[in-house]
Amino acid sequence: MEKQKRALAIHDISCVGKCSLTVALPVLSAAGIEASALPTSVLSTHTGGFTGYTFRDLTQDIIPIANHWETLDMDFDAIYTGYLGSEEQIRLMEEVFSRFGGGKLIYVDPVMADNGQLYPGFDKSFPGQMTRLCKMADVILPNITEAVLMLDEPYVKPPYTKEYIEGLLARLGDAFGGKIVLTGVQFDPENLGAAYYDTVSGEKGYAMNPLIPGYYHGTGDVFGSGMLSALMCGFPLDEATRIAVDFTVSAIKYTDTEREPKYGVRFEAALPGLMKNLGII
Ligand code: PXL
Repeated sequence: MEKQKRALAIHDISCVGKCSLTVALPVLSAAGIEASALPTSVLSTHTGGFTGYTFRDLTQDIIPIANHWETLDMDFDAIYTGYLGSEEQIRLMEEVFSRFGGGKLIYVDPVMADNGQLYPGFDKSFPGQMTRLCKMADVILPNITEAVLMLDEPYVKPPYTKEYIEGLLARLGDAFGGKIVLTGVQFDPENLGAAYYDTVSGEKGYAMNPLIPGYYHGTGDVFGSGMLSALMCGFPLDEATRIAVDFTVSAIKYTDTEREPKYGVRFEAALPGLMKNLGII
């Protein structure tokens, strides 16, 4: 039997409102990947749309956890970072990458902003720190807002021209190298999707789908976890992007419209479709 792949997912636990670890772990598991977790913080809910949430910072636990893993000779086929609660945590990720990341897939989602705005709790210096982490990654997946913040460019609202998106991809490629997957790409009001660019092969392209109106929370993590699953299952960048976009759209379509979108999308119902596309079932 083929050796099972193992990913380390480093995100917060938002106890209510599906996102970050409560999405990454089940998606990776459905893809047949062993999912280890390094929780960066515990929040009663995520920060997008809820008020009064609690926030337990786990920064002090990161190095002791890593120290213990070293005594176990732990190794991971991929390290996936998402929501990091502070600049100090970004610095610690650099250490985790150097201790466990040698030769492995380093996959960084620079979770910090959307729709032209930083998420609550992050200040203006955060994108500069995230830029350093993204430079260490093999694959990054910013949305448009995160991309322009890291490039120190003004935010532009959709729809975009092809020239704008290809220019953005080229500037991201110059700044970060590796593989870039840009989400929130929209050329017209009817369609939404992602663009990919491999700075080594030069391959680029799009995976677009008809837009579903509304703002659905946690879809960045659904997309990111689906994308990593596909890459770890051996799919090339273009197919992995298509699989991740389809998984995200399917999760949104299954979502109960009576329930407020801040509770997250019904990705659970979309898992069988993802597993089919990954060739698992
Ligand atoms: O899905 C991104 C995310 C993850 N974790 C927390 C968040 C957000 C986005 O708002 O608040 C705590």
